Amino acid sequence: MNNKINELLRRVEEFAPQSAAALEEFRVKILGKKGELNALLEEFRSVAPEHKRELGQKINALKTAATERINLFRERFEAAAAPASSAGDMTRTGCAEELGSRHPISVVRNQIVDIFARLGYTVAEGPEIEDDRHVFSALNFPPEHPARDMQDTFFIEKNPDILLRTHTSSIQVRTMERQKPPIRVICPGRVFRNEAISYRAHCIFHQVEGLYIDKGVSFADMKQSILYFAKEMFGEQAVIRMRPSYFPFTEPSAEVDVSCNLCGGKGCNVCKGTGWLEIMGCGMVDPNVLEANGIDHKEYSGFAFGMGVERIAMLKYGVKDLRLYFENDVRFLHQFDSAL
Ligand code: 2U9
Repeated sequence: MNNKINELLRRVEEFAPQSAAALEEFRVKILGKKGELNALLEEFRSVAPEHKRELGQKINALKTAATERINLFRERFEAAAAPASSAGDMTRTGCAEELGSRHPISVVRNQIVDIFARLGYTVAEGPEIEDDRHVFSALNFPPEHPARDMQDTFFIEKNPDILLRTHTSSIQVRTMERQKPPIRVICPGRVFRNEAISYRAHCIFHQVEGLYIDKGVSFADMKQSILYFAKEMFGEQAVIRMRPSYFPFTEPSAEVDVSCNLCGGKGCNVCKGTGWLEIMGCGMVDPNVLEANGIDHKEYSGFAFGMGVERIAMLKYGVKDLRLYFENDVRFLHQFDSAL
């Protein structure tokens, strides 16, 4: 009996079927009801008690070896067959992949940038983590200005010289460090302000700012450029008005309103009955800012403007709550990307 067990074990170990059918045939022959293993067990009954322990262990080991070898080849044949069978099933129900869409803030930011690119502006970008010079000092912010306070700006605790930019004007400062006039740049980016979150304010938002410096640049140039922008963005019927304002970095400064595109200027609840919607701030670059950045204010002049992308997108699409831009609900996001 010992020889029979050894012989069967050798056949199991050398077994290498070429097909699933040969494997199944072998399985039935060895492990089947009327197979060779059961025949051995039958014979085992009449083995003398003193040999039962040793032979019993050998039969068990043989059964394990045969089962493992058969399973090994079964897995190989199944793996080889799987790709062909799934790719070949042309009757499977189709399931379309859902496409994403561009975020409305990206859509509007790209529109703003494209409009100014048509006027010859090139895009400039810069770091979100900045220092005092690029965000405040080089932009004529006096030391006691409230924006320098922790109430309004996020500072790095260990070093108050390092902060999160509160406007993208720091990009224009960095451009002036690198480049002599003429300068004509458009600067999109994320900015950070220490504000409570509500339907009309967020501690993170997006700006696009522009800067144009050359010989003989005038307020009239600025007005015409902004009117062109308003018509491209809100439609040919759009008109603008400017109201005097104040910023540390521009003098004179103005707030720009566009005629309300919902009521055509008659007055409605969106424009709060005024017929006008505020879209941006602008002004002639303050001579102090030109000088602080190494540009002779007697030779050169320039204008700058800045706008919040969320605000432009709200006015364009009638979005009433700024927080929707940050929640990333696809039912909201899918409504804006005209590419889809
Ligand atoms: C340099 C010189 C001048 C950028 C400007 C504004 C006016 C402005 C606000 C609009 C709404 C920011 O998003 S907002 O809160 N911006 O009103 N920004 S002029 O002036 C510059 C920038 C850089 C060197």
